Amino acid sequence: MQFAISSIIEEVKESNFLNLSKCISFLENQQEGSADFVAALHPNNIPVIGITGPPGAGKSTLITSLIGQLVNEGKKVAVLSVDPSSILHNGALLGDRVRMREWYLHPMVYIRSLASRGHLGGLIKQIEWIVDLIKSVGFDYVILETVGVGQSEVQVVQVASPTILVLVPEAGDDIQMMKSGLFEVANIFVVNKSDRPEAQKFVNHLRQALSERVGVKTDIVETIANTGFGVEELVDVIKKYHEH
Ligand SMILES: Nc1nc2c(ncn2[C@@H]2O[C@H](COP(=O)(O)OP(=O)(O)O)[C@@H](O)[C@H]2O)c(=O)[nH]1
Ligand SMILES: [Mg+2]
Repeated sequence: MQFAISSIIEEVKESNFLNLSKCISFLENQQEGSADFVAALHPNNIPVIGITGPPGAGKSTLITSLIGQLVNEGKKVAVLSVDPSSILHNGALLGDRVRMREWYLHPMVYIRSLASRGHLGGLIKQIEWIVDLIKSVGFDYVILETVGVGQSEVQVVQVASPTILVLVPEAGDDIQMMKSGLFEVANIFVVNKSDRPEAQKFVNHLRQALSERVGVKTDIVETIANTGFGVEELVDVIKKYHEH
């Protein structure tokens, strides 16, 4: 199959994502010519926002609010969702679809799920390719969502810059997160569900833990994803990160 990048760029301008989708499938399946095709691209320097964290932390809800904020600013946004748990529990994917539904048909938004076939580690190259494609066709932001549960998910978010780790003010899962490599690679920490009474205590605890990371400055942003609280601040922090 042959793709002309110039015509995909023209189509994306008109919010026609059909050939972009076909081209993503071509790269996802590593069809012959994929590597050469990507090597000839000219990716723009736009933020690739990696969003990870335990299941249920509110990543999809946060992304929905984030899209709203960026679209309000007139930005064109692509969302790549790499969530292996969506395949194990179809309900999760369904829930995300319902939540993001308002954006599925919006002309400034392109949303695409990538199948992980239960083996994320093998998908890293394709994700890098697809991100390069999206960076080349006129989007202002890329959002890359994955569930932070294992080493291969750590690799996925390392394609991104900045990487955002979404935590909630409950012990269990978050202590696991701190032990995982994600705690080391995250650039921005979001404490979501900060409407919960124990939120402030958790933020203090996190700030303490992060102050021990020498030479790394990390922002902590408190959000309530389903009301949009804190999302404007998060976008500011993302922009500052990208400028540096
Ligand atoms: N109280 C509260 N609930 C939230 C918040 N953000 C998300 N939720 C809820 O938490 C659940 C899981 O959210 P979801 O976005 O699917 O999490 P994901 O698995 O990380 O993508 C949903 O029922 C959301 O409505 C928040 O800030 N506060
Ligand atoms: Mg989700």
